[in-house]
Amino acid sequence: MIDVHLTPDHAFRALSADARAGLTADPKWLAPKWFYDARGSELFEEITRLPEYYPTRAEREILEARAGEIARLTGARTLVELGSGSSEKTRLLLDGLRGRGAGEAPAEPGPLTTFVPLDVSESALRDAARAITADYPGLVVHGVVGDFTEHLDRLPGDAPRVVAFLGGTIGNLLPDERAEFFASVREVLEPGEWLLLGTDLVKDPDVLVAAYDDSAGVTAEFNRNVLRVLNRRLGADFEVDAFSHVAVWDAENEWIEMHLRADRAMSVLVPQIGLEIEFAAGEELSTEISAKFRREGVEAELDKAGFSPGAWWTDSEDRFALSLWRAGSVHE
Ligand code: AVJ
Repeated sequence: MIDVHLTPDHAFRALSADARAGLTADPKWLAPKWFYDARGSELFEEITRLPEYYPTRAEREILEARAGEIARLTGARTLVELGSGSSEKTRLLLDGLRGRGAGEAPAEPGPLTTFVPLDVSESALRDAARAITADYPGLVVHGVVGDFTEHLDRLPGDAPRVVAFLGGTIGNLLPDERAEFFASVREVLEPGEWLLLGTDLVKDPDVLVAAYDDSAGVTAEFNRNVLRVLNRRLGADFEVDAFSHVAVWDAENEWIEMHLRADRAMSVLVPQIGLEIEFAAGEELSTEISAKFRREGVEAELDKAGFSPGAWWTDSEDRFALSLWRAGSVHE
């Protein structure tokens, strides 16, 4: 079953509003969620296999080691995954929550009944839901096409639920947006339900920049894909190859910033929203921030949102953290 909260019409209006706001701003910006059409989702999957892009492998290592522990600590009956994409890593969690090691037959079935993947990409969601349904007989798969900053209000499934937000996608939100997001997750959960959060950690800037500027140029294609999305959906005439990929480490804010730099002066028409925009030679359009975290910072943000700490795990090289948070103060 798939609930579509982001209808094509809603998505079109949201993209139009975002494109208008971002392309008329100074400096210009576009929100990262618009990367993920079918091709963008595929390019991201390709990124996760690049030698430079360690976060996916680091998080998988933690999930492999901790899925059983997560099951024991939470007793989850429902797993909600926000920004689920291909749901590849989710299988490790599903295996743990259903009381079996990867590939093993369940020794004792876990209490998990329902999986709720939520993603903006309908194509990625349908593929993932189909594959999980086939491989996990008896599991109710209730997909939601939606935006995790907007459509959290009606998450289906029996309590206790675990809301998983993996991959470090939380880093795409600005600090204020993050606070709002954590508060809205807390609001939909009852005391005693859980948030499982993946955060990439602050580390050597060379390692970080390489992860966002790979030598095969896949991230550059992923970045430019947002212009293809505007061309197709808003009838824009961006000359995609006239924009260069830029990834920089902002040491003060502790985030990676991705930009598209206009190689020369250009004017671009966006007919569907009646816009003509000018780019100066060398002008940069900001397309994504990917914040990196420290344990103290994550703890402070989650405490402020009304969660208490459940667990903090890192990979063997301390590059990435997976943390578990219980909705409610320690007394609730
Ligand atoms: C999918 C948001 C976790 O920020 O690392 C990968 C997206 N951007 N390479 C990230 C991304 C450039 C990714 N997230």
